Amino acid sequence: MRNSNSIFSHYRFIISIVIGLYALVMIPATSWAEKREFDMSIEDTRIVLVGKRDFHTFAFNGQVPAPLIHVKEGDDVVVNVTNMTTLPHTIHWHGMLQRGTWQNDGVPHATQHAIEPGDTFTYKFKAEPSGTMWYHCHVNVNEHVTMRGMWGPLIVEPKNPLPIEKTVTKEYIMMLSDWVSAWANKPGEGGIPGDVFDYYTINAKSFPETQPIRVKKGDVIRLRIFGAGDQVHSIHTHGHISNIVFKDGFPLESPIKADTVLIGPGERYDVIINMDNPGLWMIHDHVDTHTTNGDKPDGGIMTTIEYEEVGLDHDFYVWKDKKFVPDFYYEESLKKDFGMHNSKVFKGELIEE
Ligand SMILES: [Cu+2]
Repeated sequence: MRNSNSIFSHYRFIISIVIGLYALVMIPATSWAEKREFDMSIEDTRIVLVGKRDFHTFAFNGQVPAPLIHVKEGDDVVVNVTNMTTLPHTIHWHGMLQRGTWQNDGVPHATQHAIEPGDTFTYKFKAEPSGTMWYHCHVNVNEHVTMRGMWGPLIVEPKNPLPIEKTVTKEYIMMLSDWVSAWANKPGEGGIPGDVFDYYTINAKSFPETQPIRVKKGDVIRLRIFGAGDQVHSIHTHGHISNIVFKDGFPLESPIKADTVLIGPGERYDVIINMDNPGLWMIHDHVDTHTTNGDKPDGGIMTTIEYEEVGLDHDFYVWKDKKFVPDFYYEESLKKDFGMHNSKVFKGELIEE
């Protein structure tokens, strides 16, 4: 009896050692992932694209584009979405694999009932894979995504970044979209074949109300470019070599050197560019009609790279007296800790029903 007791305690000792070792091995693997919970509303909001061209939007947290959600690969993300508008919506987490969580994919008639006005729905999913991802409504996408501004960036930082990513000094998000002014103030309507698109935006603003990208020689910039709207865009950067490094968040086996990046609806490209040529340089859509505001030229999807070395004091420069608005490309929000970041730059005016 005494003998069997000591054998038992001997085995118990070995088992506890094994469990202890297992726990030690598992801690680094699991401590990386964190649970991140956010509250998100959807609100009827009026935004201005340029000049007097306003639009009725269904805005996540009252802003277009929507708040930056910035998490780490493997994080457990929980988002409580409250619909304060008068129409149903969902959120699709574009790019997320949703392994084992397919009912969080945010598609009405396929994975859930749409979130009705006044209701709250909670999404739970693991942030995988890493990369430049996004989120958008999946109800009547032809209207809600194309011209009601229901989209925002979801950036999932990789556990193991590529060497080239570590060289980046400044990071920018550019969400491209297209608008049909005929539907501007007719919520619940629009986004139909034959629509005449007449406004084009970066982060919901048309030139000249976009903002410059301010750099100095030696910077390495990363542009995360999103096709958030309905049209195809051809983004041309003057004076520099664009290295296309990621497509839809996935690293390319061989990065592509280019001076134009063709981006279709839903796509994302991450472009890394060495700032090695001081000057004032255009970045614009080479689909030429996308550089108009209504029937006026010199608008739409255009911005500049401004090197501090050359200054702004050139009489020909359109933005020599421009008031600079930071965080227009989420460049300040991206420097903050992981989390969800509202940005007052994108805040619209609440529409009371
Ligand atoms: Cu919607």
